[in-house]
Amino acid sequence: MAKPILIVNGPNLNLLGTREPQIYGSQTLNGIEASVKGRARDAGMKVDFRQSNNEGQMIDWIHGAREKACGIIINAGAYTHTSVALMDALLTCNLPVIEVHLSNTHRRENFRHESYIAKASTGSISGFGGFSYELALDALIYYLNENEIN
Ligand code: CA2
Repeated sequence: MAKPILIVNGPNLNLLGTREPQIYGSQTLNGIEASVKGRARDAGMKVDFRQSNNEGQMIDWIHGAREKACGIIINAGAYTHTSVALMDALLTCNLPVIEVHLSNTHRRENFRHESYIAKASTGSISGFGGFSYELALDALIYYLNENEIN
């Protein structure tokens, strides 16, 4: 079997489902994890799904993925718009990276329009709530197959 796909979730995403459902949907992060793992299983893939409120922890997981994962899906939360360090970590890992967001960040405040993660990503998906993660998984699996990466 191929190496697992690492899914990294950033700050405050552990609180998903508790407020602002009009922006982020009503699914919890555990619910998203269950759906994405089910979809991965159907495709014969494994997912390593993680969340941290700590930028350094996220960087360590990305470094670890160089050996342990076949690709990365990342919702860096608010670090998306601020973190050169996460961008650098993703650029060094030499893996396909899909940026994912629950909300369509381009329809929101100006400060959410900049993404350092996008500068290190193969592609991005945003605006479909928890379903964005399933779309991101499909996109990554498509990319891995097209490029014969495993
Ligand atoms: O739309 C996304 O996925 C975001 O990455 C979510 C971040 C936001 O800062 C980005 O601009 C876009 C916010 C995550 C916090 O999520 C919560 C959701 C519900 C309740 C509390 C926090």
